[in-house]
Amino acid sequence: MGRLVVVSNRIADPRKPAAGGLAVALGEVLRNTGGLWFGWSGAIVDGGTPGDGDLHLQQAGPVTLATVDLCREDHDAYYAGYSNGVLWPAFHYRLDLADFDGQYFDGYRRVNRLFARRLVPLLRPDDVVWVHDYHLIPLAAELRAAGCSQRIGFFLHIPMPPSQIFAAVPQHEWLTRALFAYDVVGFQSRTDLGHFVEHARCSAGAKPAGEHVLEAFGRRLHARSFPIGIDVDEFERLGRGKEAREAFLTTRTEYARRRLLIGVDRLDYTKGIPQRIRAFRELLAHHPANRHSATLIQIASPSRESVEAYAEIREELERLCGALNGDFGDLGWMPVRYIHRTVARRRLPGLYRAACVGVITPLRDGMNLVAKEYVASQDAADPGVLVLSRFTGAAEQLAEALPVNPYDIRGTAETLQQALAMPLAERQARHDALLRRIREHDVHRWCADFLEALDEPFAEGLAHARRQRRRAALSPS
Ligand code: GDG
Repeated sequence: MGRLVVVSNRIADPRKPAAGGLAVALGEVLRNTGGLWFGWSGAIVDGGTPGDGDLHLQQAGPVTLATVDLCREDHDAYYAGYSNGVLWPAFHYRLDLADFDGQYFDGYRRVNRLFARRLVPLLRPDDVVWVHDYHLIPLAAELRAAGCSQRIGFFLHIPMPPSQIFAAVPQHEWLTRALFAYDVVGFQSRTDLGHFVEHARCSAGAKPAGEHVLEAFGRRLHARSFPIGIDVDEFERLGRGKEAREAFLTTRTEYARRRLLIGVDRLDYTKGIPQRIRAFRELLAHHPANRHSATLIQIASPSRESVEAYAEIREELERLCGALNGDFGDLGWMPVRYIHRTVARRRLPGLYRAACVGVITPLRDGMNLVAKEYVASQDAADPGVLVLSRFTGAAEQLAEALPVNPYDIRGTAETLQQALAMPLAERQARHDALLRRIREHDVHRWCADFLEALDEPFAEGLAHARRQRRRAALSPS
């Protein structure tokens, strides 16, 4: 069986517990195949040469971690500029926030070419390569240009916008052609897949060539949706841990006389956090019984602070939370607790469990894993209610959540009220159905489904190796 090579902008050491579900799942597959994980080291070298960067190799058990440094100019153009200043807003339908500066695109190409140059000597003929996310769309084209004929797949973690929006990105034709250098391209939802298929047909004349197969630029591409999940078992384990239990008990005790609502996000303009604060304000205004009772804990972990739009959303949130607490709060009650810090992952399940409503209101989101983490953390005997924006990929799967349109502030406030008032039997029935679906479509299934589409014999070999290891672990030595 060949080896799995994962390529993503940032890598995570799969041995570290803080790594999260995706790293745990990919780490497990990498350990099975003795794989390689390749990406940016996180180091920014001042005064370095554009298009150049040192390679670092580190062994983590059977997994090789390979990282490349970037010079300041490359980082600013590739990461802050094109990836997060053009593709991130445009793919989240926010053309108003995109900065189509041509130099960003040059840096994006330069870094993808650098990554390909550093990766090629590490590749073996029977490797299977899995590239992740919008930072690296042209990587397969660069690898192909360098003579690589391995199977290469790509997964887009963020939404795929409708053709008319994508067409506003000046390089959309080039990006579409670049995607056809892959063997498999995966999307989070059927909606995203539909957008891509339509765009490939309209702008590149792609023709259907079988189930899930498109043909264009003389290549065949397997395009499908693979909704990502969480590692439910790992999250439940975290929930039983000391730190999660402590977080739960402290929060429950502190808010014993209150009803908690919770939001957990990277501080990003796509997550609809200002809309959430406004909806909560509307709830307090129109349902006064919630005053002195309901409290919204909003954790907004710092993110991409070098990008201008992120500084603006931070200011807006501080203003909104300050005004809400000033207008409604009193000495014994602060309606919103806004925490602009990263909370330790081990504590998160305890916080989710202490809240009777999980409020997830993105204006657009590829999937949204917080929604799934919230459900997995609940006490099945007395579960909280998930309020979920219909503009997340998760909404396609999680029909038993209460759907909201985050632009409709009044409507969202009414749904929050419905969640707070939901009887136990209904909460249990919804939670039961949600948890079953989340468990069925967990991150391991996502991984296995994608790899099966990318290379069936490889995926079969992987499943066989896993079965043998399990058998060996169970048999008495
Ligand atoms: C992208 C796509 C897609 C958040 N705050 C803290 C913290 N988090 C963790 C959550 C969760 C993760 O970050 C966020 O995942 P999301 O899926 O909600 O969103 P993105 O970061 O935007 O992820 C998204 C995802 O990729 C996967 O494909 O679902 O649509 O945008 O795990 O728990 N973790 C800790 N402290 C925090 O304060 N430790």
